[in-house]
Amino acid sequence: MRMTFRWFGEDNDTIPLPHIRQIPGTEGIAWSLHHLAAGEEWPMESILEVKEQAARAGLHIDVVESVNVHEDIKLGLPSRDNYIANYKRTIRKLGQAGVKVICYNFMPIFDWTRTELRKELEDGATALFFENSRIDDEPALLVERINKDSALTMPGWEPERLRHLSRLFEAYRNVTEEHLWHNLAYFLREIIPVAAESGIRMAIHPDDPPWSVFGLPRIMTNRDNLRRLLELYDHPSNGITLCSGSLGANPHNDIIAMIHEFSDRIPFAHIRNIRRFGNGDFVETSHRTMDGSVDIAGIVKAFHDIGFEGYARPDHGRHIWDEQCRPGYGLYDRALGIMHLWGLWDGYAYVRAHGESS
Ligand code: DNO
Repeated sequence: MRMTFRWFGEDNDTIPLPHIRQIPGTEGIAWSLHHLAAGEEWPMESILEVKEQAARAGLHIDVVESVNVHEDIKLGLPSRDNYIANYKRTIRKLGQAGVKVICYNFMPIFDWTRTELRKELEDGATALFFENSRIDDEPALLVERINKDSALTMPGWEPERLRHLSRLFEAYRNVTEEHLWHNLAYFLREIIPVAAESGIRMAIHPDDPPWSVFGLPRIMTNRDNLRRLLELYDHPSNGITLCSGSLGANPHNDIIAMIHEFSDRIPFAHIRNIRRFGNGDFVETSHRTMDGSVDIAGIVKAFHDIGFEGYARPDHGRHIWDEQCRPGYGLYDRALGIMHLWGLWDGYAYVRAHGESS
């Protein structure tokens, strides 16, 4: 397991790169060019600038999260070919810069969805919260409320990205899950050969939460659908970001079984916990196994058992110790998360080396 840490760039993040380097066992950043809109071709100079910044702090840039997919590609509009051509050029440049994994998602309009950014927990920390009934709210109202809560919003919810909300909803009105599958297959047929040539593994992120929100189709939701995705283009460069917190919101998702089944197609793992309330609501918790409903110890064991050599990162953290940070993306709780993951990992390695009774 090769540990990375998500970083939003010098102008967008509260955390200096040298601090990331000091988290034990952390070797690289999961990064993006956040100032570019989905569909734009990434300039080589900007890619190399991030590479240099990271290298100065002793970190690598092997994992990009994300190169966002333009809505016209998800919608299957004729204009998609132009955006796909840009996407391919970006893949090639990232390959030249030494990138190994590109995380992306195929969620219509929204990326991950929460209804509250700072829900108070029993210990006084705050965390991101998803309340199912509020998803019936008018989407525009939710976006406004979420973005009012914090100057730094959730990734994927940037006001400029969601500015054309009603037009986008209109465009998706007759788009079914099967249309989305079809458009994803078209996209993969175009980009996977380019990724393969560039030494890059594409890693699709599951939908978060893994069910339809606001009536929009969502397809990266469970084991059968992940299997279908891998079969759409059967090549190691067509892979998955195995995100325990996203898939774990649905109690029927057996994440440990997925790690075993898809073991050679998981270039990137997001490992985090949530507590489910049984009615679809969930709150993000510390990474510790007993703090939430997701079996983090079992998940790390499954990764250890398959000899996982891919990249991982802790996922969202709570906001603790009065840290002022991007929602879910502070330093302290994610660093604690990494230590929980390494603690488990080292424990399993010890048992493997010395046997359970030593
Ligand atoms: C949330 C993240 C997602 C993820 C994208 C990948 O914090 O896990 O925003 O980066 O869905 O494209």
